[in-house]
Amino acid sequence: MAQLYNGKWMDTAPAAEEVGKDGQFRRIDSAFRDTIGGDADATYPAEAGRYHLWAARVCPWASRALAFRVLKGLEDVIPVHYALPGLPKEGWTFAEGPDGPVDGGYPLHRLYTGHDPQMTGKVTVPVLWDSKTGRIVNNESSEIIRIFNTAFDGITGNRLDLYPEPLRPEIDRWNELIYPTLNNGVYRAGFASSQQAYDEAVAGIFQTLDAMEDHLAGNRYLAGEYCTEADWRAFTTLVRFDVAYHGAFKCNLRRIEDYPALRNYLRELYQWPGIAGTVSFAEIKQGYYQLADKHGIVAIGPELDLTTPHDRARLPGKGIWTR
Ligand SMILES: N[C@@H](CCC(=O)N[C@@H](CS)C(=O)NCC(=O)O)C(=O)O
Repeated sequence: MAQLYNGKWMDTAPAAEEVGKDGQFRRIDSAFRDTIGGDADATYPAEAGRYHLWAARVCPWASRALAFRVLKGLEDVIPVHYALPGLPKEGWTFAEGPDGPVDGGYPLHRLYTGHDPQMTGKVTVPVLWDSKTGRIVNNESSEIIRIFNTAFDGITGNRLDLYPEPLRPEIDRWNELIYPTLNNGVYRAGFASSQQAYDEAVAGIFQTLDAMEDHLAGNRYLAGEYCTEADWRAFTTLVRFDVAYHGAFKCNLRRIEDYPALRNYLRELYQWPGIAGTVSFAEIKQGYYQLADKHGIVAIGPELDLTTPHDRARLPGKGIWTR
């Protein structure tokens, strides 16, 4: 996988740290971890139109941020740029750069070297970028969604809270299970380079899906009656599962469609106002099969319709918490 070395884009072997001796895939920590403050004297004060989200529809991490942008009513506050589909040699590439359309496309690594001309490291989406200073505020999706959850409330008046104080222990507990075994577990399965690493990853994936199924058979959402961050972090993996991870990443013990509660839970989240617009099955399939198949051939199936009715309204639910 390619990355920046001292500010230069190098299209080389996988970053050494990403492949362990045991054939396990290890995700490298994100580099930019700043935040946006509600006060005018914050390093990055909340302002409409100032911070842009650079995303790719194929990417589950970027899609968390895309979902929160919709859930928190930030469409007019945070402009978004979508990467062109495909895997160009220069990494994530956009039709436009910060100053408008660019002939041949604008590679995201330029945004990173705009922040740090000597940058060494991976160039990933999502990126929350400050158009005023040209600096990257944050490129870690779990933090970008927390920023979206609160930082712009003074501008939008939106009081929905996807990480409410009383539910935090429950949310954290699910996140701590779902991140390593499911969100990242599918990558550990798909990128494993030893049988043992693959076997361990897929065992973890299906244990977690089984635990979620048990819980969701009697609970509307992961944290109980309220729909929270934990649900949306699970959603971006679940919605890719049957169309991409099941085939391209060999996670094929069961499909989400085979789980009676999970399949309807996934439908309820997919049908949430605005969310279907953040999902492109065509881009997801193309992206993962290009990663997984040396010829980039996209598999035909499965047939999947997430717009059909779900049965979740029979369980007590209060929607999203309001502050
Ligand atoms: N921990 C990061 C991970 C982001 C990430 O790995 N994004 C992938 C796309 S799905 C990427 O940009 N990969 C490019 C690369 O690894 O070079 C987050 O959650 O924001």
